Amino acid sequence: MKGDIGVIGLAVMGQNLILNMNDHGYKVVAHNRTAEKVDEFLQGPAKGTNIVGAYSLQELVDKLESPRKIMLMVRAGDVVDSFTDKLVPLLDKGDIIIDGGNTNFPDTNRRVAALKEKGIHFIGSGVSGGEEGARFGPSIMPGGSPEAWPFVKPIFQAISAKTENNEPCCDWVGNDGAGHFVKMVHNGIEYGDMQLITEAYQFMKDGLGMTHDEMQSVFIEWNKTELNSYLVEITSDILGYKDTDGEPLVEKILDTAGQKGTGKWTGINALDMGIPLTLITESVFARCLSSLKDQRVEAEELFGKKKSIVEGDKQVWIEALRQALLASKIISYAQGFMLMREASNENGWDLNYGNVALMWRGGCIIRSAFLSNIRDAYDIDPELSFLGSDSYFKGILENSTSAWRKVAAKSMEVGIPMPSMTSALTFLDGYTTARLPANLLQAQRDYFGAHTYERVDKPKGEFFHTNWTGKGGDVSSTTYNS
Ligand code: NBP
Repeated sequence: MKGDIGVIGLAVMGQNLILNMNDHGYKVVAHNRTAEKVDEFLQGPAKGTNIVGAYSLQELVDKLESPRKIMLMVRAGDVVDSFTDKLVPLLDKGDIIIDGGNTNFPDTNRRVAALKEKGIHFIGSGVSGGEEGARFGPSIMPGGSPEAWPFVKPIFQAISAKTENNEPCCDWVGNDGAGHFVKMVHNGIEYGDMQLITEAYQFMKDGLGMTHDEMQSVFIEWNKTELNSYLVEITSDILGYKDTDGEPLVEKILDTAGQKGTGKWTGINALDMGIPLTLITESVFARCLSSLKDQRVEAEELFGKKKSIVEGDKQVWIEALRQALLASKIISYAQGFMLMREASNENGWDLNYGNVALMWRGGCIIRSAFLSNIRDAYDIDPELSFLGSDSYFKGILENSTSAWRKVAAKSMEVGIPMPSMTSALTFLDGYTTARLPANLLQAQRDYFGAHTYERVDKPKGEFFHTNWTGKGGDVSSTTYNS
């Protein structure tokens, strides 16, 4: 009997996805560049299963049922192109290559188009959930050649995570690089959620002077509220974890954050598309700032920075912090969905936002109860332009604003950096202000560069230039927005 699917790449993600597929009754053919890893896998974790090995791409192709489905779980970038180039001459028209790595979506756009010309289908799929997700149920976000989806759907939906209503956290996202785009935004949101949690932790630790056991209890309590999520849950575990000397391990970890690029890509795309994705982008910058450790150590001394304690009822502050965290999280998701909406419009992807929320509901790092409410919001209004306008989320934002402002103001007063919580509040203030000072900005642009402006008392699209000094000419610059 031939294999149902081939998987190339036997590192942590590939091995665990293969074992997951095997558990669901699929026969998987496994291949890896370094052939010894095939043997190690077959004699190790895959021993006693239906998994078979292939030591060359030709062998892999020969062992698969048609149309062939070959999933790459390898390092993103050139390695995907290299395997694709080698596979194409061995495949038949209608066969399917799937890239399950963390690929930048323009690469997937390119690959889908290039392979279409050769009659090969290409799927670019985000896979989230890390090692455990891959083994027992990841969130899977596939996009690319729609003709390929019916062949891949049964396997992907079988191995994916399920919601509490047993719905698979995997559905077709859209054409071209839509799946990888949505996975990129997922990772951006992950950056935002993590940063928000760390800001709450620093406020509790440095501002309120709380112990790690106290902070752990707070996160355990928060996990019983609307903040219920995987990241809040693991934070409570981390805060309670003691090193061999009985001290909290977290305080022994160097405070420089790493990053692999998906948050940065999300920010770059937001800038490209003109979407104010402030919270996620601040979270990326916060990681950049954290990496300037030596400079920060010097600067703290240079400025003689003193830690100030936050005065007042601790329990009142903790509840205010919870509300600030929740409200900021709503803004982060609202901005992320704005970005996806713009990308969907620009690329003709016709994204289903309720489905995206459902795919993130289980299996992935940002899984949370809150995503069910997001799905409900898009079920009510699939074209919702700002998540915060949905009645459920609007209610939370309105109820939290006072506490959120107190936390933001206090953090500024005592010098605790909270870039994401404060920028989220600033975004909401800007978004809910009918008249911003951009009129003055347009005047400045026109003053120095004859960039022209529109007037509130004339129809939109009519542009004016004023000779502000009486010295310049009347010629204006061409009007366009980049
Ligand atoms: P890695 O990203 O570490 O990739 C390892 C695989 O790539 C191995 O099979 C390795 O073969 C192969 N490879 C490399 Br590296 N360079 C190669 C080359 N020049 N030619 C051929 N093969 C090459 O594995 P991973 O952590 O399992 O991740 C796989 C994909 O899934 C990545 O795109 C990753 O970003 C994504 N992802 C990872 C996670 C996670 O939690 N780790 C989560 C979600 C998505 P070799 O054995 O011969 O070196």
